[in-house]
Amino acid sequence: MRRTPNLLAGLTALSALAALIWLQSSRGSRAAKPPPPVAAHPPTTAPPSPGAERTKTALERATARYDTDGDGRLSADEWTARHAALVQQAADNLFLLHYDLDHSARVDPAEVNTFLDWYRAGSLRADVNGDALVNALDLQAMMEAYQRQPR
Ligand SMILES: [Ca+2]
Ligand SMILES: [Ca+2]
Repeated sequence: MRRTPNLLAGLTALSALAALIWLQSSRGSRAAKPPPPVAAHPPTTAPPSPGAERTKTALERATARYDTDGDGRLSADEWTARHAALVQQAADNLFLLHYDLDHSARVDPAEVNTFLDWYRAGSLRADVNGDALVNALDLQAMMEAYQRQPR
């Protein structure tokens, strides 16, 4: 009868010791694990896509065209000139889209006459500068865009 409590106490102590050993071994095994590998960049042996090559080539050409001091970079002034050229190109493209009725890549005198008909009628087709008004400013914008066309 007196042995049972000692046996239970011994079993409890043994269980506690086993739990402590297990706990320490699991901590130890966690500490012994090597750190996770650092993610490396994927190999760069794959060739660039054709679209990426075209974009790179176009960017290099644009840089070369507007790099007036030839340092291989676009300065703020060179960038501003490039931006102004792009805005002008967009305006010229819009001019052709609206007034080059035969899609010849040029507004010719017959198309200017059609524009003048629209202008006299007050049609918004004659709103060259896009301000929702048809007035002398549109005549001026038409003449400037017409004369700016490559010969
Ligand atoms: Ca035309
Ligand atoms: Ca206008």
